[in-house]
Parts: sequence; structure tokens; C-alpha cells
Amino acid sequence: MALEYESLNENVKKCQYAVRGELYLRASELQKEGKKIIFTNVGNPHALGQKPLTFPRQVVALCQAPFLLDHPNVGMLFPADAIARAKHYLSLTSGGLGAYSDSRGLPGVRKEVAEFIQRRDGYPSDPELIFLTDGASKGVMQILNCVIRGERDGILVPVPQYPLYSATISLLGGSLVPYYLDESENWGLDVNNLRQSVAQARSQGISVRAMVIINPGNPTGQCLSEANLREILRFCYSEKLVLLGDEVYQQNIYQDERPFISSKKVLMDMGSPFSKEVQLVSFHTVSKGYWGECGQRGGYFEMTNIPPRVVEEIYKVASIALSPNVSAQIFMGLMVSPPKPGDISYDQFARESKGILESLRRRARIMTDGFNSCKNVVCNFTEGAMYSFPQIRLPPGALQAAKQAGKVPDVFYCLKLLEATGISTVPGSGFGQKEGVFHLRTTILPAEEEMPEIMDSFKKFNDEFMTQYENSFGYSRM
Ligand code: DCS
Repeated sequence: MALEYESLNENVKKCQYAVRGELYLRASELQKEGKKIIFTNVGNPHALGQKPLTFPRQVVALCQAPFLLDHPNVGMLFPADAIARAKHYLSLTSGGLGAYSDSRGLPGVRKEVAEFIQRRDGYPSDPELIFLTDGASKGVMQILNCVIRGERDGILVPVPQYPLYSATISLLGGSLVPYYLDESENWGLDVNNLRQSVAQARSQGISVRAMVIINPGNPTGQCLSEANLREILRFCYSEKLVLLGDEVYQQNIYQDERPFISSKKVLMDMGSPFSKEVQLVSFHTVSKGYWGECGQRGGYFEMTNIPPRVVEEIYKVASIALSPNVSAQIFMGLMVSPPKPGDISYDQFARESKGILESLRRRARIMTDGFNSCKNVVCNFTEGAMYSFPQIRLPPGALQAAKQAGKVPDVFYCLKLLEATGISTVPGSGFGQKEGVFHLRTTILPAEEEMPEIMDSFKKFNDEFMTQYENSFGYSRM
């Protein structure tokens, strides 16, 4: 047999993805046994009760069932602007949602994305340099696939990081070059650390080719400042790295001091030679923000300063998969061109989206404060994205007990938490963390009214756990 475990591609075996790892599997088992599980392991808002925005669903419903457009009562069920938008999107397709589109996505939707980027950043954007993808994940994989030629090609990745990056780099047989975010500086990024990481990688014969930033951060929740982005872009210029800007959480901002600024805008603001030379690929999605349409699998990437011959090659590779999801492309079109003031659906759309964002902002606060009120737990405020990433300072007794159980200490803690409370989290080791320091990640997505109860039950578990394992020998360090 060709497909046996022993003969499986080693890169497949090496690749790990903690968000659906051991904790998730145990939680699914417990759920089957009838235990109530609160799934905070995945940033999957609708799975935790978030309602879809009405307008985009109306438009896509009409696109999926175009015969409704000919129904005499369609105007009683759907607002006129939704009907008009459904006709608009259908006219962009070559045969409705059942037909493949161009492998880069529908030209009309790519144009809408370019217009959105131009409005957001104040600089022109070219639809020819925008590819629509099945979620941001597929875009990231396509680009890493083009960059990584073998194990000597390194990609700078933040630690902690979202494991899409570590997993894809393993799968493609490249080398992950970590740079550490500083927890005591609110998960800030120090460019000196970057230099050290690159120097160390080079001394091992690795050629560093690209750098990933996640802004706002997953799992760390920080928002990068404009000054920091400028430093990063300057660093990419001097080191000749392509910057992969993961900006999927750009709508998820919960403080006013540091609004989201795209890497593209900062790069263009820097002017020549940077704006003409630094290579940048930026990613976005319909899965996050107040949309949370994870199951639709819509995303895009925009390329800046990527040579036309490379763009052609990326197009060729995208063509192998024929076409991104067409209904997801329409979600993307709607996300980048939502109803405007004066449109029939505007008030409802604005009310719904504002309601979700304001609630997320309150939930970020409830969670951080809740964690910080617990014994031996410290947590930076979630400035953006959808996660809280508290540090759990484990007493030596707990480290010992974990060792005896054959578990990594944070996995041990998260399993106990799951068994006691039904709260399903992801251990910090799944994202990478400094040695001897332990974390867990939760989403801030459970319903706001359930939040106090969840945090109470977390606190009760944690404080009892700490008392049980505490002794006088000190703690895991920060
Ligand atoms: N980039 C980051 C930083 C993400 O957090 C995610 C999803 C993606 C890209 C990919 O999203 P889509 O493919 O859906 O566009 N975040 C996962 C997570 O950490 N929890 O849920 C999903």
C-alpha cells in the first residue's frame, strides 16, 4: 500500500494545528457524552450565537435562488436595494453561483475590493493585483507556497502566532524563524529582536525570505502602532523580505488610541524608495469583524511591488483549483461595499454591525478584567482581534503533576479546566511561547449575557487549582 503512516509525507506528519488539537478532540468527546461545552477554541462567531447581518444574507439568498427575483411578491420579502444588489452580482457572474469564476475571482468584485482599499488607505489599488480566495487561509498558503523552495528558506513568524503559519511552513518543508513578541510591553514588537532572529537564522545557513505580521494580533490581541509598522517596513526593505500582512481582524478594534492602519497605507506614506520597492501581500477575510461569516470561506489578498511575471505564476497556480467559491466572493463584495447612508437597508445594517462591535468591545473588557482577578493569572488587554491570552503562572506542584500525567503543563491545565467547567480553550504551547511560561487562549465570543457566569466558573476552577498545587517553591516565570 502506498498510503501507509510510515510512508506518509514527513511534512504532513510534522505539521501541527492546535486550534483543533487534543483539547478540541477531548471537548468533542465530552459533548457526545452530554456535557455542556463552551467552545472558545475557535474564532467562529456564529457557532457561539452571533446572528448573521441581514442585508448580505438577503442578497446572497436571492443570488442562490434567482427564480425568486421573478416572483411577483419578491418586493414584499426583500428590500429593493437587496434585490438590486443581487441582480448586480448575478450580472458579474458567467451563469450565476453555479458557474466557476476566473481563478482570481470575479473581475467586478475585485474592482469593488480595490475601491474599498483605495477609500481606506487614500492610495490607488489595482484590481489586477487582487486575488479572491476561499478564506484568508488559502491565500496565505498560496503565497507561502510560492516563497518556500526548501528547508533553507526561512519565514519570520511572530511567537506567539496563529498556527496557520507554523503548520503551512512545515507542510511546505520550509523553516520557521521565530521572533518573540514582548508580553511585558503589551505584546509589542521590537525590531532589535527581529535583527537577532535573522542573524541567528543566517548563521544556521537559512535564507530569510519573508516576514509575517498579524495585526491586530492572534492570539495576542495587540494593535501595531504606525511607528512600529514603519520600522517593520524599513526592516523588510533593508533585509529584502516580502512582508505578509495578515490583517483579517482589521474591523475588530476595542480601543481608540491605536486605530487600525494598514501596512499598505504606511508603506505608501513612507514614499520612495520604500513605497516602490518593499514587497507586500496583505490578507483579509469575511470570517472576522462583525461579519463572522467563517463558513462562507471568503477572502482576498492584495499584492504590492510584486513583479508581473510572479503575479502570472501565482495566477497559474490558482488556476489549478479552478475558482474560489462564488457565493463567498459575493460576501466579500458586500463586505467591501456595504449599504451606504440613504440606502433602504442602511439603518438596519448600521444598527446590527454597531451592536456586534460594541458588544465585542465590552466582552474584551469583561474577559481581561475577569482573568486579572484570578489567582496567578495575568492578562494584557485585548486591544483587537477576538482572543484573550492570559498567562497562567503554574505552581511547581502543577508542573510536577503535569509531568506525571505525561502532559505539557498548559495542556494539563486546559484539560482540567475543560473537565471541570466545559470551557474549551487552546493551550499557549499551540501558538508558541517563551520556555517556562504558560498561557491559554480563549475567544471573547461567548454571548455577552453568559460572560459573567463563564468568568465566575473559570475563576472558581483556577483559584481551586492554584490552591491545590501551590507550595512554597515559586512559580513558572513571566
Ligand atoms: N489569519 C488569522 C490571524 C486568523 O486568526 C485566521 C482564522 C485566518 C487568518 C484565517 O481565516 P479564514 O481562512 O477563515 O479567512 N483564525 C482561526 C482561529 O484562530 N480561530 O478560528 C479560526
